[in-house]
Amino acid sequence: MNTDTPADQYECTARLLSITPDAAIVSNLGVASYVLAGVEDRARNFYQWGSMGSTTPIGLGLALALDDPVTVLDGDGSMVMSLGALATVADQNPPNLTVVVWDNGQYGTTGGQPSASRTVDFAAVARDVGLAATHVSTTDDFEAAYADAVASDEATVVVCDVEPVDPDERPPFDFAHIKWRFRDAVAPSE
Ligand SMILES: Cc1ncc(C[n+]2csc(CCOP(=O)(O)OP(=O)(O)O)c2C)c(N)n1
Repeated sequence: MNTDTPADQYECTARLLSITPDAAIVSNLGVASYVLAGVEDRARNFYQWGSMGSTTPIGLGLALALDDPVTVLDGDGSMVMSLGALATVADQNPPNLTVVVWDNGQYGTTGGQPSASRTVDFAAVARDVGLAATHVSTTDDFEAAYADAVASDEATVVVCDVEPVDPDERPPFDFAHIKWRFRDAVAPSE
């Protein structure tokens, strides 16, 4: 049981990998990618570098192109930057897409400056454009919400309040390697 508020991003990431071990995962630049790589550096992880605001749009494209489950691990500051992408996700509504927003209330990767997330109810915005969405604040509630999201037959947003973390881990810095490793994993050549 982990009912502490806010949730533990490492533990939530470990649990989502247990629920969807074969998902293609697109992780936001910085902390979301550092945590994911720290929990498990796997070929089906597509780490973003520098491309703030692009994680959910990339995940949408992948979900439309693949039959596999696709999970986006976005950050609150980055989701504010690309808030309009939720309308496009709703419009396309790929059933294999789950968008997780880690809301640590700050731009954690660049030093912890407060983000605008305190003025934005991401789940309400997602619902307003027609998406299924939940907002959770504990690790156990995240696990349940994520399991429901991947089992549902529509694109779903799971917003999770998390404690800020300062990871030591870094994914491989070889960007071409990450790209080709990911491509070979999700779309192996005949
Ligand atoms: C267009 C753009 N603006 C700013 C940055 C610098 N930057 C990199 S990560 C980051 C913070 C991201 O915050 P958030 O999405 O909340 O994720 P967190 O770091 O808290 O996990 C910023 C401002 C960038 N890479 N691209």
